[in-house]
Amino acid sequence: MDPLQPHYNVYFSLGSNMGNRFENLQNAINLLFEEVGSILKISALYETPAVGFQGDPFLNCAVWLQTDLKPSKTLKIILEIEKKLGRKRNNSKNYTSRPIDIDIIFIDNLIIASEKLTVPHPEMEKRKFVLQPLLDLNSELIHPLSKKNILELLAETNDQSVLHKQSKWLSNPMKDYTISQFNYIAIEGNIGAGKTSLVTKIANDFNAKLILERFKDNPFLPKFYEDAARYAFPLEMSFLADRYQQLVDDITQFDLFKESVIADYDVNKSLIFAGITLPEEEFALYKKLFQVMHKEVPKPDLYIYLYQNTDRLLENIKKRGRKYEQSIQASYLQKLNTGYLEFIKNQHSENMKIIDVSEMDFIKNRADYLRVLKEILGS
Ligand code: PH2
Ligand code: MG
Ligand code: MG
Repeated sequence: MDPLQPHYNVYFSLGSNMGNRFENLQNAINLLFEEVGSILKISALYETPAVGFQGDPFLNCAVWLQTDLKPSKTLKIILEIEKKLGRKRNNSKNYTSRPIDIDIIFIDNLIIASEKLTVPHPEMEKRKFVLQPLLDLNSELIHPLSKKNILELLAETNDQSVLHKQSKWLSNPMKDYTISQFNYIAIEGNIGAGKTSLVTKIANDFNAKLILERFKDNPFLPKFYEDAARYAFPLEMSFLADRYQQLVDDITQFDLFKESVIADYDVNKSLIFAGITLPEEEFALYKKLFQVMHKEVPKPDLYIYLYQNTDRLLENIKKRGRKYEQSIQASYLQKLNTGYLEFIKNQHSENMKIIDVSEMDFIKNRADYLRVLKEILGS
């Protein structure tokens, strides 16, 4: 799992043999995206005879998804999705026809045997309607218990049923969310606005190149929070030097690959902060240097400012618990916010957007995350 943002790869098997089967599967996929995580791949669609009971034929497919949710939470949500889509569960032990069934087959290479959830799915080896779609998704998957790959499981299964591959494909709801129209996105915001978390999540979801500020390496930062007057100038100078170097090196290099780059800061941040922390004469000197360096730095083609109110900024700062930040005052955050808004206003630029996140929690709440994404991407 990614150290910056833990996430699970979950492989689902979906089936429907009641009502409008195609629509049921598509609705299930849309809800999985809205409520669980980003969908990396959807298999082809197969018509399959009901296995293990007498019933109408199924449409089956498999879905590969990435989520930050714990397996127990994912299970809870898929049961709710099944219910929303008209699934009725009775107490009978026998299988019955259903508008939708969503089963977890694999979660990374985890082995789970709890009361509610067994992963890998205990019946998967006996089901071609699971194995074939799974093979479409990722032929390299290995069953964590038997250590066999899907092709081996398919060759060995006793399931004799014949699968009919359909010409119609399910669609990935992620298609409405693309960042490829931007080469370089900068997400800005006050201290504690959630820039780094958001940028990391977006980079994960869209396979973008991630540029994160290396603030931890700045030896002047803890000193500055103790004695601002003494350390403001070297602090601002070293931030400027670091940001300049990182952006010039990294972004010009990435350009070659034509992938989107997303950063949790923009170089003008230096000017905004220096305008607040430096006395007038020092700021005048700083600005001269800034202007020279600024010319060399690639400019983002999309600039986002995450507006967060001061109370919640302070709350976030407290929560993340960086020792040297705990002395930050509300008045300092307010000045920074004003500095950002002034800067943005003076740019008269069409590729800048302010997103008010003060009523949202885009880390804990996926609906909020998708809302922010929509605003960022302008869809
Ligand atoms: N699901 C079952 C039992 N039998 N047969 C097919 N063809 N497809 C299914 O999804 C399926 C089944 C239990 O969930
Ligand atoms: Mg099932
Ligand atoms: Mg089930």
